[in-house]
Amino acid sequence: DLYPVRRALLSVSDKTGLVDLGKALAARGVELLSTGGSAKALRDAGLDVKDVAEVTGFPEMMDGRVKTLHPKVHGGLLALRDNDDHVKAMADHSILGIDLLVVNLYPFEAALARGAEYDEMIENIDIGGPAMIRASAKNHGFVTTVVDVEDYDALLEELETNDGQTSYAFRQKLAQIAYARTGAYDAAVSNWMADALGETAPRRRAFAGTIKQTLRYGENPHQSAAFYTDGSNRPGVATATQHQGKELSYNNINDTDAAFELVAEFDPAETAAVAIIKHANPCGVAKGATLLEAYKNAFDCDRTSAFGGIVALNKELDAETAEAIVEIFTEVVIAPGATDEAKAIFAKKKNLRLLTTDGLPNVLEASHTVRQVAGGLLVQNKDAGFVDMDDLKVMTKKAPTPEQMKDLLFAWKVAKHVKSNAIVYVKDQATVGVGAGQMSRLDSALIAAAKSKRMADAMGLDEPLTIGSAVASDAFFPFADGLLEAAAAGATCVIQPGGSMRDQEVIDAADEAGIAMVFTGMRHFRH
Ligand code: 93A
Repeated sequence: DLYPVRRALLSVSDKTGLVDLGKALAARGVELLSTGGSAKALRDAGLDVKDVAEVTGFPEMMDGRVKTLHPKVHGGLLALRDNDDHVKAMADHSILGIDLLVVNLYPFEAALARGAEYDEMIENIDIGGPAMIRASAKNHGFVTTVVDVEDYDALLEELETNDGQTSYAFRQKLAQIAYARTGAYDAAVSNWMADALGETAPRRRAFAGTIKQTLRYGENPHQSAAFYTDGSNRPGVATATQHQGKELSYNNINDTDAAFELVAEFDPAETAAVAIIKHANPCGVAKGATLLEAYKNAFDCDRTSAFGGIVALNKELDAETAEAIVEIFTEVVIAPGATDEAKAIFAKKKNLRLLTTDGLPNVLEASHTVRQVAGGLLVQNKDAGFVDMDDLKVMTKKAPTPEQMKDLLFAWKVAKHVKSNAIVYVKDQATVGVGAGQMSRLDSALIAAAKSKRMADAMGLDEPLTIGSAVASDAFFPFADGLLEAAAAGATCVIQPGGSMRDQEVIDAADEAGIAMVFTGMRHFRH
């Protein structure tokens, strides 16, 4: 299964390592073919190179759009060397076999990342490169395909080990890597166009990303994992700059995303806001006149769980907030910027990771969530659902006061980011109890109230903060019991989607308890 490499075609955008590779190949007696810029780089280094234009008899034309798209090239890559017809065709048409293809593509993803204009993006769509890669990878019975600078060393090692030949296993492995590259490349092109067109239908999207980082492990140490960027360049954990601290783990990334998406619900032009996340659920969220106030109020919701948590801010991290954050152990802080003073304060905490971004994720943007299920992918538009005061319907005899209304809307925004069944108690624009991820809504209500009570005891308060609170439920109360539990915990107003068969029972219970209740007509499941 060994096959010799006698002729190589090198056509690369990223010229890193090209000259060294060319020299090593030439030293093995491999004949070098190459395209414009790559040929020049090799020739400048004193290597003997044949231009593809000389092979095809056609000049590179149309600004390089057509350089390798020719039967002399594709025949050389695709011909089966052990097939008499193919060999005869090669002879008849003076096609020489190409045994090694080294290509890396026009840097489409990099152009996307720097926000290039439409026309420039178009010019960065590589056509000839992927065509050659796909041809060469198909013919891996004979041809070796290298698409990544990182694999040059492995190639040279393989040639060294096998006396100028490559093994079938090696070529097959590289072919698989090659198709991963062309697949991801076309997905990036399609998704860029989808974004330009405002195409949001999940069934029209392609799925692939560019690897950003190989993670040490996944959710658990026995799971391996990697982190990809989706090419959209949206502000968020995937595009953030890390200033200090250890490498992020899989769980850190997941939690940091949850924290940042949540805090992005609050417009920094209107208010400061802080979210503290533990295991992808908020253990405290608050607005404040300052970030410091917001942080303190978020922290007070559940000081116990905040330990080792992830903190997201909706504004530039300032020194006073940084001082408050470093008082306890925190895993990650993410914010749209940080002052130098704040950075200096964090610098004393070596393990604390600080991430900054160019802005907040756009919570109303129609991007996607993707989840793998056995044998498939589940794709949906992100939950960009939104209600404001005008969408709410008062269902009870009592209507919420303007103050209660503000807390209800705040609780509703938070509930969207809590795993179902979600029950969120809020007072004065801060969560005071969060119940998450329970299989029964009643249990979520009970847990949130019990935690709030424990917190009040620990803080030496006279009564739990749920007394006089607003409460949100991410989906309707199927029975009155959950609502009655919230009332027992001291909630005085409720926001929930409505739509249960037993809505009337729940409304009656609210009236009886003297509670004001509004329906949103929209739910926020998060499973
Ligand atoms: O514009 S292309 O799609 N047309 C082609 O025929 C073609 N052949 C190779 N781009 C083409 N390439 C790409 O040119 C390669 O994939 C590589 O990225 C680049 C190398 O060009 P140069 O050697 O001139 O720097």
